[in-house]
Amino acid sequence: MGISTIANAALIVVDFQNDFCPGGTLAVPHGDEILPAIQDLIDQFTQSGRPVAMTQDFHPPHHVSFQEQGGPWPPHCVQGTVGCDLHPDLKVPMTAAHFYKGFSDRIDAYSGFEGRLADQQQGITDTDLESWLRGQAADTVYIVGLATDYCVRATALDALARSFDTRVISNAVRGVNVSWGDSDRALAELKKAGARVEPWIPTA
Ligand code: VGL
Ligand code: ZN
Repeated sequence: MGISTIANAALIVVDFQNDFCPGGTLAVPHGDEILPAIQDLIDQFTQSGRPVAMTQDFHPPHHVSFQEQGGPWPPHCVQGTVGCDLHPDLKVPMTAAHFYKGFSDRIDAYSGFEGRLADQQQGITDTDLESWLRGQAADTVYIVGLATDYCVRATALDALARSFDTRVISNAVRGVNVSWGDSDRALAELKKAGARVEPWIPTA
């Protein structure tokens, strides 16, 4: 898979944030190992003038998904904390669009399609990922990031439901695996739903 295939594509980098990487409060095992593949994809898309979207969990301090509120997760990606920041070694171009999700106290959001475009001046806007992708003339999405069995899965299922040609990059995702095999099951489910699951071969 190479550069010629990305003409109508957008790259979606899902939740590559400190709290989901080793050392974070909801660390995905080996989550940071996908950094070189993600960086290569970001660079290739940017050099080709193709759009890059970063989705980001952006939770308030007492979010409904946290265990103190009866939710399944430890606190993570709390607004204004380092854990909420994107991985510091990732070079994100100025042109990348940032979609925040899970920012309301009582509503969780795994899928990037539930997020809203965050603008430097205006803050969180009304623009969602689907309308933004359509505005970029993208009919194909390459999905990478964390976590395979939660936010990557939900984002890919939503992309398929909206008829995007959906490619999940197998060497640029990692899963939580609360139960053994969750990530493999998620990838099998995505294939069955019509996604291509394939590796990205970095350019030399
Ligand atoms: C995620 C659990 C809770 C994810 C987000 O990004 O996959 N997982 N919040
Ligand atoms: Zn979350």
